[in-house]
Amino acid sequence: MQPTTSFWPTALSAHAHEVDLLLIGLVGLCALLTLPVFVALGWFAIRYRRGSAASRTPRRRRNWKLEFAWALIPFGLVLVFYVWAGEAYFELRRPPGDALEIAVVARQWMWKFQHPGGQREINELHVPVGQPVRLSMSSQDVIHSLYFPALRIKQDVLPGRTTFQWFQAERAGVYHLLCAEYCGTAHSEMRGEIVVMEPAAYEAWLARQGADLTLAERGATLFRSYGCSGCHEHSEVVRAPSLHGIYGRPVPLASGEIVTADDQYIRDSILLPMQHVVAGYRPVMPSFAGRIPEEDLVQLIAFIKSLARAEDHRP
Ligand code: HEC
Ligand SMILES: [Cu+2]
Repeated sequence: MQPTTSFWPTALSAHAHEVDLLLIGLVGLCALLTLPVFVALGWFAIRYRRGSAASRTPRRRRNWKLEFAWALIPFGLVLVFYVWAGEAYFELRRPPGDALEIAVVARQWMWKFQHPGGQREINELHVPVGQPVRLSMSSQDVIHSLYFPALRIKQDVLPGRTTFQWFQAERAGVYHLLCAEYCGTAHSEMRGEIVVMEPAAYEAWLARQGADLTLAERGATLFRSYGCSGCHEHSEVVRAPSLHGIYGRPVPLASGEIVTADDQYIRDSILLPMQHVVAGYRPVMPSFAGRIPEEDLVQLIAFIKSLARAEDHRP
């Protein structure tokens, strides 16, 4: 593993290289733009020092061309960085569709990761080389921030909300992961390692973990034990919407709004059912806020999402 104190951390992804280039470019540009100012400052200080013979009569005519040039050329140069950085930022918000999705739950003071196959780990994240990985993250208590210096990515992890980040590591190795948001006494210990492995080694690692149930399968069990299925699966007493195929679909609400059933919507539907009531149904679903631990919630959401997928694959 690379020591934390090395001058320039390894860049592990195309994005990381781009961030480095941006940083170096921006520092270079700032130097280029401020250097003439300091040179002129020094030169004027010497030339017009008290008692020097230099002429102090102001010049009558202004040099418009020069003034426009020194305003517009730096402006144009800075705009290049605006567009470049903006593009890199948008790229960061758009994970590729085939990304491997890993659920992250933060709590004081540890990072928990769950792979789609149900493999779980704490303060260690194993991922394959050359494959896009999307992290869907939430916090069980306070605000944390998951930071991967070698990938140059960092994203806040919030209670009651799902945030995402994605990356594609290009080189195998072991690198740091850290919490970058002060979150209490042991914040500085809320750190771990990301282990980037060759795809075959990753598969072997997954197999060694011997998870008996996938994330969605665990969610299916919880769906029964929390009593969701009592209403949502062929109930005679309560009329509740079927959750099959809802993920990613538009949902008409009683308020007349139409929202997309994304991760956040499903989470809110469970914790704050009164916030979005589905059109045509009575708001009888109880709130599960404070009754479902964050990890169970992640599994329930994975289960509901898997219902969507099963539907999609039907011919
Ligand atoms: C008492 C019956 C009942 C129980 C128990 C219940 N629900 Fe619901 N649920 C409903 C009803 C009725 C609606 C539609 C009205 C609304 O949106 O509040 C709904 C809506 C939803 C929606 C939004 C559906 C859509 O089509 O957009 C989701 C997701 C959901 N429930 C998940 C769950 C989960 C997960 C559980 C278990 C933790 C659960 N529900 C437990 C009755 C129930
Ligand atoms: Cu933290």
